[in-house]
Amino acid sequence: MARQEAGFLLTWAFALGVMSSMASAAIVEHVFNVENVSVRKLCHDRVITAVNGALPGPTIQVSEGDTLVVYIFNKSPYNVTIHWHGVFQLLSGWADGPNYITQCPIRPGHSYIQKFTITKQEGTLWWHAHVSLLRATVYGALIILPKSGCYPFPTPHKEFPIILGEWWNGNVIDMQNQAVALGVPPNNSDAYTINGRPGDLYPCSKKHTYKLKVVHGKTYMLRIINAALNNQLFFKIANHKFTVVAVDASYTNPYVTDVAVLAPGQTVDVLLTTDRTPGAYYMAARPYASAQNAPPPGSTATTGILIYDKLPYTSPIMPLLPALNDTPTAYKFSSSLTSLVGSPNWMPVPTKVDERMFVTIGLSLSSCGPTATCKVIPNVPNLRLSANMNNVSFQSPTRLSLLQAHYFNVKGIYTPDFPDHPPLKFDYTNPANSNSTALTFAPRSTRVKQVKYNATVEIVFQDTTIIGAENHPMHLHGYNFYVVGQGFGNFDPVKDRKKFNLFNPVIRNTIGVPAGGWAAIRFQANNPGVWILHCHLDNHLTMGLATAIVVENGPTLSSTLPPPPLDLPLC
Ligand SMILES: [Cu+2]
Repeated sequence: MARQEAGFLLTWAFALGVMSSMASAAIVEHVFNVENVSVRKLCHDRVITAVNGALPGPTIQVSEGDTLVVYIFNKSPYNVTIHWHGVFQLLSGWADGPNYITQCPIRPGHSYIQKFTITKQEGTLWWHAHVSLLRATVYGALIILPKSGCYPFPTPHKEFPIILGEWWNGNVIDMQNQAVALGVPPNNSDAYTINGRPGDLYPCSKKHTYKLKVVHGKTYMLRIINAALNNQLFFKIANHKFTVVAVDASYTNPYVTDVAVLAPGQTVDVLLTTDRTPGAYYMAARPYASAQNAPPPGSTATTGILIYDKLPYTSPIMPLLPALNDTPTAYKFSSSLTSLVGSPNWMPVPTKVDERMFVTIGLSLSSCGPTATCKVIPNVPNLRLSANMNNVSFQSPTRLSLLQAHYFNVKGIYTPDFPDHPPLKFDYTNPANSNSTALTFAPRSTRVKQVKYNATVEIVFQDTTIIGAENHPMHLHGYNFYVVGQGFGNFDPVKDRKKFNLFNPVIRNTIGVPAGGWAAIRFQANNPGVWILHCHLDNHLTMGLATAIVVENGPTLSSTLPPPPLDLPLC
């Protein structure tokens, strides 16, 4: 090849490289000032901790392939971490955010830069504090647009985030500290919210109700996020059906429904066509409360108003919401979703399984800990209400994060012996066992599951009726998983396995395991690091319904976790 030609080719290749990186990979920077601000809600003045003074916090929008750099300044009086819920954090596990799992907390007055590239995923995710109850007010949407600019469905006229949340009148940190001291879960919230606002049905809230103005005859995309702490929520819009097209940033076959159910942590993208009689219609959300033997949460719905244009304002029509304990409606929604085969980033279900785990999840009693002030059972000192996986109630480390301990090979922080089966086989979903004192005690420890790079892991979560059955939304960091099966009662390895959907199971990062039932997931451990697997009900995470999956490095540089950033917060 002539020198001139080679030079020309090199220049051309260089130009192409620059162009493609310009087109496909922006660096998106944001500053998060986490600070205390005064707000007035439900007729009360309150000081909350929020990002950049806003509730919800800023909506972050990126395109797939972009690198997000977030400068977090903790100007609040509390320890803080920020988790990017559902983001794979491929080889960037140091930016995942869960407290004492991948980092120590950012102390008041300190800062941390979270930098990561968002690859092989698009859709609606979100970010939230992963420390104590702070996520009650420290949260916001993360929207990942397709690099191509095209959805696998007609482009909607406009898109809106609809973030469902939960609100307390009291200081959530004080409340949590009190609850931990007593060994009980914290109080139920005082309101539910849509985009930070309780809505018309709550006192002193009408003026600030969220309003969504729409034009007749268009199709809108609502990116619904359940940012509530402890409640699954039903969501409806009066007189309207909508089409689910994605959940947890993963495309689904279009599913037409008039009700969506979201567990804390989950997202649902729906297409809404404004083809009804012009008017005003409430969108409303209130709990799906599956817990038996627990005080029921508040039943007042949070509302927003869908308002058609060119219309004198009329009083909005209210949808008929399902009853709080409507398990059939919740199950119908979650079990009807399937993934959209061949859509962007879709991959077939791995059929060869390397690691099989059967994991009971549920409530228990554990020792109170050093404070010994627990009062969960009258006349029985030093016990607290806890939650566990395979009878291990997770004890968070305090000296070092799990990821640091793993990376630097520090002993004494965790043990890699989380069991693949519960210590005892019993009739997990028999209500007669719910008061069995022989079954209720779960020791606290920091036991994790370690797997080889690229292993295919299958986990069957089995709810128990100990103390009371409940739908637990299980969330895995660092991965999406296939929900290959779910059902009620005890998992039957022969019968139920035959019914697994290995063709187009829904792909999620959070699965609500049916109350008194089971759910089976699979994922391929192709992201080295330490990834917490936990119930996304905040009170259950605090009570120990968690473990972590340690994924070893692979053989190449591109399957090896890089060293931590220099500003990683230390304990
Ligand atoms: Cu739970």
